[in-house]
Amino acid sequence: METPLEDSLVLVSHDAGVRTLALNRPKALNSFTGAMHVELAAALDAAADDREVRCVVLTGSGRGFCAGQDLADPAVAPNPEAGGTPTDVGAAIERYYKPLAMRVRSMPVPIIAAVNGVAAGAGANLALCCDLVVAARSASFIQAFAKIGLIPDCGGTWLLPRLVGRARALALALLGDKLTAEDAERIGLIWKCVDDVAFDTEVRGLAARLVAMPTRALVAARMAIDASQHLDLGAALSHEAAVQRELGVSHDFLEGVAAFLAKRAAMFSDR
Ligand code: T3D
Repeated sequence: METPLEDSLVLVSHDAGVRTLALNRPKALNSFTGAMHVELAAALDAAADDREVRCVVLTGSGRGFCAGQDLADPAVAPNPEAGGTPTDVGAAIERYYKPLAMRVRSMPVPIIAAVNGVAAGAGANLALCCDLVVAARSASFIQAFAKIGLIPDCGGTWLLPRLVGRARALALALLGDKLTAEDAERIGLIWKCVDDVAFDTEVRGLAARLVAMPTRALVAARMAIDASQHLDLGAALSHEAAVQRELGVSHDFLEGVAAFLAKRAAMFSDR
């Protein structure tokens, strides 16, 4: 297991096929600066390129997961002391948050958001971009944008109605209330809420399970489910056939069937 450099803005560690990336600005609840965006993008790209990586876990250092944009970062925040000098917020989204959401959504391996504490603003939606969201019971989700005069970004307007329906999406976006991890699980915003004492074990166990599974098929399932959002049934069925055609000639499919027939555990290796 590699030991991360403590002063990095993203702590990177690797163990048995699992690449863990921990946002590391705990004093500001891991809110995003431009520098942290750059480090996270590099860490995600490195994980995507490394054939040893079969699962990524994204989490936060300290008591928070991520509080979204660092509102004090002069590169993107308006400066009230200078008369509220306007900044091009759209440019920051195009430069940082759109590529971040696209990177996460197109990772060639499954990605787990291990939400250890509060996830607010773009931090909440970064978690929701991931394939499986596991949250500690003490964690929470806040669409904080309306409180500062913005709309949900980092994929929020796309993700929220798809995850929880229009009524709940609008309530979350307009009111910006804190949603407990338990309620987030209850309304289907996240996969699972687990007791704080069981959180690390649960995340490790889930990551280990994914490592042993057929990575290519898992990612193809994510892609097909996302693609189905703008397809009719016939087109979705055709898409499924096309993907199965590709997976059907993969090593993992041959191995999975052979293992089933031989009543042994499959050894998947495609990526
Ligand atoms: O470029 C652009 O601006 C566009 C991009 C937009 C994307 C976005 O994400 S917009 C939304 C930005 N995020 C927020 O509005 C959330 C702001 N934070 C909060 O509302 C609260 O901090 C929390 C509800 C997340 C947590 O509350 P609590 O009481 O647990 O902690 P706290 O005391 O508020 O925060 C602890 C420290 O973190 C504190 O610093 P201090 O006083 O100890 O020195 C606080 O200022 C700092 N912090 C928390 N969030 C941010 C932050 N510093 C900078 N930016 C933050 N977003």
